[in-house]
Amino acid sequence: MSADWSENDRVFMEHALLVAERGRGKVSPNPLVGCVLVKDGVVIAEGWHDHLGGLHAEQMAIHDAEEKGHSPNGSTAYVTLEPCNHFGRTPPCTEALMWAGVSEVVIAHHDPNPTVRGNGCRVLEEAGIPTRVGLMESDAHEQMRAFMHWCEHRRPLITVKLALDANGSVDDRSEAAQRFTSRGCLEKVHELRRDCDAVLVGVETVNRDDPQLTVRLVPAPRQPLRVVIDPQQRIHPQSTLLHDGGETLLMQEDFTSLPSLLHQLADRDIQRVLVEGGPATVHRFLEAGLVDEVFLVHSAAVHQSPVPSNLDDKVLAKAGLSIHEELVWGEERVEHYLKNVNAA
Ligand code: AOF
Ligand code: ZN
Repeated sequence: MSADWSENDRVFMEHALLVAERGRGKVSPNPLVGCVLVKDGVVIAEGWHDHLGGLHAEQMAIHDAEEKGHSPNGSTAYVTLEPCNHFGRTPPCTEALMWAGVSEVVIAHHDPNPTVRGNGCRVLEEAGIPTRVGLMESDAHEQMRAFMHWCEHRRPLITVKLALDANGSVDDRSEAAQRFTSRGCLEKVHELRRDCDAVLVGVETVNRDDPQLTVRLVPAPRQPLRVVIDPQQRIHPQSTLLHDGGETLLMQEDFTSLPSLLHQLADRDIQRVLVEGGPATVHRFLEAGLVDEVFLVHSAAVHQSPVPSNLDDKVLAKAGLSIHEELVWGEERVEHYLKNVNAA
């Protein structure tokens, strides 16, 4: 192992991180992984984990080299995750790399999966293939963060999205439920849903808005699981969620058992949950210290009969969150908060 990275090393790992993105939305509960094979300073092949059950990145890169008429023998593999050494949905990548005659493996991040954890590197080293680990590690961690979090905590990453009017209200009681943010913003929300395994709301939101909670405005390879917290079974029997053919999970737990609810979701391979309201649900997650990330959407609309969110910097700071960046979604300004590292 070594921490001496050349500029070329970085360029190749950046390339591997880039191709890993091609699996976004299709690989969960596996992580996004990318791999490039480099020979004489030139990328001869690329591969990525494209979908669950599909080839792992390293194996796809080896195929790609062969298809392009290049021998992977003697190449350096740049891979964003430590190669696996187990028979899962596919045979071990370590063996594929050995058979291909790869001469060195450069890795961004160790695999926290207990069946891999360090074994991939050990097996490669024992076979005489040197490994270097840690190049662009934080970028890889960011790209695979839901997977990393799930491996480490056995519960999903919790992302909250809440839209507020100019005065911090989440709803206008003077009108029938309607959207008060722009179409551009809604597309961003659908992108966010696409990147989550589940969308969670309280029963109040279902009964007031009758939402679909699906990904419709952007292409989606699959739909998130809908989760409704409904301790007293008050969901309206005609709710769209119950009749549109999609999967909906009604959780009868009350909020005192949020951690157990999240463990149940983790057991169903749910790695990232988008909490879409309403405010009571959001506050319960915040009070339990279970929120990892918040998108606060600020609209210029003004509600006539407001429903206060009671959410501000101070409440978020108390829950261990601080501002990370400001974004623009359509016509709305969005504050993106992240859990402080030491509060994780
Ligand atoms: C790699 N390369 O591209 C990926 C890896 O059951 P499987 O076969 O789908 O394996 C899933 C595990 O393999 C996953 O939890 C993670 O530890 C690792 N993912 N490993 O060498 C890849 N996607
Ligand atoms: Zn593998």
